[in-house]
Amino acid sequence: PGPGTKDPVKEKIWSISSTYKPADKTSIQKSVVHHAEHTLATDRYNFDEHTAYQSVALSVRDYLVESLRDTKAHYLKQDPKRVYYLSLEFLMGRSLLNSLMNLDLQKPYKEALEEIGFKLEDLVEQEKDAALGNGGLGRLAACFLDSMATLNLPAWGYGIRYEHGMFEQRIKDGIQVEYPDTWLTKGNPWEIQRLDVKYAVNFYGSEKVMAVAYDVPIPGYDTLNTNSLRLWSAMPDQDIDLSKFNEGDYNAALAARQRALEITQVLYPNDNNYAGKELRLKQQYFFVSATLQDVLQTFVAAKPGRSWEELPEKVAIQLNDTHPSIGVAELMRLLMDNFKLGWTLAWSIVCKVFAYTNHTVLPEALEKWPVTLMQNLLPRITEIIFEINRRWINEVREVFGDDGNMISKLSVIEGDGEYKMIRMAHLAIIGSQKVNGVAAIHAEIVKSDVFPQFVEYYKRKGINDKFIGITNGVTCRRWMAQCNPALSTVITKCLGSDKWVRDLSLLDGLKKFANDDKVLDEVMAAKLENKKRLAAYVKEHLDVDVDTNTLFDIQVKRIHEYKRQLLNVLGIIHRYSELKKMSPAQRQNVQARTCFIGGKAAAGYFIAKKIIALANAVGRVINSDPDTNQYLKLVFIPNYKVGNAQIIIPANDISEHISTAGTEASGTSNMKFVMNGGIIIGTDDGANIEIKENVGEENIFIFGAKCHEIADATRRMIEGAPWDHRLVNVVNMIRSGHFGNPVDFEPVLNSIEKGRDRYLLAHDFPAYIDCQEKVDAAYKDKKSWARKCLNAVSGMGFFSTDRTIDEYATKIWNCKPCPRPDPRA
Ligand code: B1N
Repeated sequence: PGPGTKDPVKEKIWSISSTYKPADKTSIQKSVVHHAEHTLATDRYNFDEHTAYQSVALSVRDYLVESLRDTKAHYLKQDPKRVYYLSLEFLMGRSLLNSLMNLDLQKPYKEALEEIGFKLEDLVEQEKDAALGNGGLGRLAACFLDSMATLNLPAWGYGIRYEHGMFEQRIKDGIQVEYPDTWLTKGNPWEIQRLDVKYAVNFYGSEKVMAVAYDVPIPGYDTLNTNSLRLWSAMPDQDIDLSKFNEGDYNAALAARQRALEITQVLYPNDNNYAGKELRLKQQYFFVSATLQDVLQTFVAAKPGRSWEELPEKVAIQLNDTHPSIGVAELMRLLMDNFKLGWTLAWSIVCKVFAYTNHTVLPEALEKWPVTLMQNLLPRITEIIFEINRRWINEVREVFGDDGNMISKLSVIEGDGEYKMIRMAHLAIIGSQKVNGVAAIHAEIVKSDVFPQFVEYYKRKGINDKFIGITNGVTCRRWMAQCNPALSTVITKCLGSDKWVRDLSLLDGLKKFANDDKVLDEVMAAKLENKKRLAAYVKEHLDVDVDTNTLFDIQVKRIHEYKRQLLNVLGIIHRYSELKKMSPAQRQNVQARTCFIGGKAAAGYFIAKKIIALANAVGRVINSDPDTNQYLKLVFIPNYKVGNAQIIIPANDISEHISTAGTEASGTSNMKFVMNGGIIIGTDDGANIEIKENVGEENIFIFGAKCHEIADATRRMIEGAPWDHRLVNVVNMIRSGHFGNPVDFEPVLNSIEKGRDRYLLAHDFPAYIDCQEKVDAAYKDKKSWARKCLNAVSGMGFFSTDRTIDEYATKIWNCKPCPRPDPRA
């Protein structure tokens, strides 16, 4: 049926465009070859694997574009409440397999490609990761997008299209070397450039930079909805340029162009750390301003002339940490300066629109901008922040009177004179309707240790639910179905269908197979297949042989002192030392292990880089020791990223999540490892605690000081409590030159010396070693180990981001699903 207009031109267009792109084998082949020949202008009979990948991606993009367009039209008609997820990071990884699976096109594409001489598995490898993020925070944003689309929520991601994402890590002579990420050099088929969608952003009171939109389609799984991630790229403002050129001020014009282009050049490679650079603040304001202009424009365009008081009923904005928190002041500016609202009305709207997620309690990650810097770069915004604070302090006085301590603890502005700073978390809290932590323990620490004065203030105001916790999750589409077809097949067979991919709570149904020997064998066979896949990857990239019959022990995550990779390395040295002391006969009774460590250190993080150097040095020695290397190896996997995580994680027997209690807000790889049939060794920290509750304490290995014991343990260690003799021995081995020049490792050893051991490594060392011995013993009983793995998987339903997002939608956003009906039904 046509659109029913009487307009012959519209009827004509409708008659030729109303059919959807067919997805049968021949149509797919035609489309792929069409893109190779016409879009990429290559020889249609003879194209290489990369061209084939690009053509396939472009043909998949056609489906995405159709779905995106119709989803948008549906939302426009329904006018539901919309969610905007603002994040400086989206760690997306590869898109091809994800798109095919979510669009339900994997099988026809596989078959279509085989006939024209290509293997889908090979083409998938041609794609570069979209690495627009550092670690957990950025990956969480990516998992959220998948779940928001799958749950049919009218929700968009907004961020920056960095020309260069997370750097590539190579190991040269045992040391980390950084190379720029060049993910865009061969083009990006997954984005739609929107040269017509652009906004001006102002800096220094006078300099104008343009933000241009790029849309990345986000298809939901098992639904017709496709949302999008809108990424902004900076462009110089042509008008200004031209006038300067005409005035003959050539150099000034070029410099301004350069300053504009610089803004979206590169992702800051800091995880859990705040560097305080002006360019970073520019990035934040640039993307936040463009996004809010876009949000308001969409609100107005949907129903021109509607009242601004309706904004909180139509718009929810989630701040992914404080990185986009300048948005609180920017929305005030837009409402007052552009749309002429008064302060009181504007502020009441702002406070209902925003919500803020806190992701870390480490003090070095808390953002505080020097007032002088902010004033120079964003004069109007600074003025607004000071006025927000003036009014806020008045309210604080009404509650606490002249309690100077309370006022200074609650103020957005910290310090005096030259050293005045703007506390972005405080701005985010007072401008938000909800503040959430990312795991139960973390939400408690946020309330009791990080912002207790705020909790007290709101309590006195009768508000007791402003601070909440919503535990993180991961998407089981990427982190089970795509990365682990072997285990997925076993699960689907047991549960009788693949509905679990849409509803992860169904994993609970695996419990009844805990005593089914055949199923347990299949689980272990899947594990072996995945271990072989990792072994092949390690052989190809590092030319190291690993034995897949050994226990695979994996720790992959950003390198940070609080994550205690050093504890792992020292534990491995201890294990090596024990093996060396044994006779060959004794060694045969030892459970053989292969340890894998991987992760990037921020380029300027000296100690973290030294820890990488130590891990590589230890690996070099023990892997080539013929006495012990059948029983113990240590492989450092370079360039850990989403792409190789999908190979590494499914191969784990055990994985290490051993942060000092109270430091890791949640962790999300802990969830992925268990979903892929492995067992955690970890501390009582972050989401480990909830994983323990869900899988049962017999299916997880927990050790070390608990959160409430940390203060006391710290005091005892500072007072000089003696080290465990095994730790003394390990440190002596390093200092005696066993792993190369000890001068290289002195800074690392120094960081755990008495009085300096901020992360209580020495305190937890003996408990860690003892716990690893329990792991060895448990692993020996193959059947009971398999049962542990199956039982653990069956308890992981809670950790789907579908559950997480559902909680955000009901507890914070008040946003309902808006599924698109099938146009062909
Ligand atoms: O966010 C993840 C959590 O699972 C992790 O525990 C947490 O460490 C991580 C400044 C951060 N918190 N803070 C950051 C990243 C970049 C940056 O510039 C801070 N990352 C986390 C998801 O909740």
